[in-house]
Amino acid sequence: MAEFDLVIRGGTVVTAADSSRCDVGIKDGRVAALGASLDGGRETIEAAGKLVLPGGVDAHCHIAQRGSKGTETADGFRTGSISAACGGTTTIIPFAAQYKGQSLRAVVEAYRKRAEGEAVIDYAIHLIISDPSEQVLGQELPALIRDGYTSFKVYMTYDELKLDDSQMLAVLATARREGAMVMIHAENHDVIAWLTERLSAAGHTAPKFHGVAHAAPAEREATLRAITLAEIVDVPVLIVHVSWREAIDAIRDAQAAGLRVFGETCPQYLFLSADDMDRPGFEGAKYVCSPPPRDKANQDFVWRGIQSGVLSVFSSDHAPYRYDDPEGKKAKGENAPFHTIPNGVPGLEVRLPMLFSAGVRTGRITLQQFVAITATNPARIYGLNPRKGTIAVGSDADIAVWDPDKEVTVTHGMLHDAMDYTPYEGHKVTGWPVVTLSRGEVVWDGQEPRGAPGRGRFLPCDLPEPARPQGRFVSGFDPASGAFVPQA
Ligand code: DUC
Ligand code: ZN
Ligand code: ZN
Repeated sequence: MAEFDLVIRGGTVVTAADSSRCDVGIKDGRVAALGASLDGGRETIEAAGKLVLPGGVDAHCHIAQRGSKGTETADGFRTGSISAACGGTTTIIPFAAQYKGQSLRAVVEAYRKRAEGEAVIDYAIHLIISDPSEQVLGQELPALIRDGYTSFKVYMTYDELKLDDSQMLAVLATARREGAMVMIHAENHDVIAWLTERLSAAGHTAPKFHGVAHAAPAEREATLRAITLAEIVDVPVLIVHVSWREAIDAIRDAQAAGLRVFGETCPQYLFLSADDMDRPGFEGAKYVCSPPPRDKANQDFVWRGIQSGVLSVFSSDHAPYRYDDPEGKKAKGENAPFHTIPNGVPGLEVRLPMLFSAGVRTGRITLQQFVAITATNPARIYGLNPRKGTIAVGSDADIAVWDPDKEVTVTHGMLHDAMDYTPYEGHKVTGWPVVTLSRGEVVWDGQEPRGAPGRGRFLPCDLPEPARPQGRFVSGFDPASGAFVPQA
């Protein structure tokens, strides 16, 4: 009997730590050996001249989700996971979203059903908490965390989702007690609402005014406030979809002060700008997302945030609303006011190639940084490592074999999501995965998606090590125990 089910031969194996020319032996869906000239594979993939990377972990994507504006994402688990696989991603973490008044447990059970028989790659699930009642924080959430839902997102804006500061503190304290990771959407709600009202009254309703209403200082203020609230409770947090240079500064300052604050950014802040929302007619709606893409000069600051390690996670924030569809950007009609346009852009399939091309190929980031922010760090931050996010003996054989020289022009027609546009139409990239393996099984062969819907498994997450509190209270007061130790 062959020692391995599959051997990937002759490629350069890359992890967040290093690169080495070696073969990868795969057995029973896991990496069984790394070594020179492994023999005994029932099947082989010749990877000479190719990079052998951990499959991407896309830790922030919205699929099979009804958004806060009432519209349903175009992608469910089937097309979302296929599209991810075709772009080299092997784990996705979408959201089970609680709206006010809903039982969190019921929301999760309904969401799990939506995944059944659909996903082609493995998935974990974050929670969205919009109703932190005593029942939710005292019973439902702790039980769900024990069941492997160890991360959740909270919003500082959107009428249907937002928490006030006191609710935020209660949620953060619960996360600290239970060991979960909190993701925060940081924008100042009142600023956005106030500006929206005045812009509308003045007749400024075109898509580009979305970017004006979601003013950059509102992101800076909320980011600082989120970090402050987390510091008071002594709990690590991750600020999602960081778009603005001053928000990056706030995270960098917190990290420099020794706080465990993580930052995530997304392709739209590197490759889109406010100019895109100002395209003729209603076209700008295709680029409306929150926070919005900022001015072009800001893109360099986001790159620096990645280069310096201040931003340690790169996710798609895939939030797919079709352009010409009653559930999409035109849900409220063509030329609908900006604040009624569903927020979000797609990006699951292009996340890795676009970063690889503009980041690794140009020398802006190293291969190690690329692997870290797209796979290893999110796996670690959300309690999935070492099973996911790396190539090591014992890890799942979730691997993307990359042709680093393959030239591709991104068009909507070549992608596998359920969208009717891509915001990156015509974008030229170099480097694309030619094979994607999920637990040793081919799910993308470079030409066609493969792998049966339903083969993807739910991943219960461990309590993430990076979510551990640091044991320091700025005021000397530990709100959990009631102890007061005056600070020196
Ligand atoms: N927040 C997200 O995380 N995704 C899409 C829109 C939003 O506001
Ligand atoms: Zn958000
Ligand atoms: Zn999102």
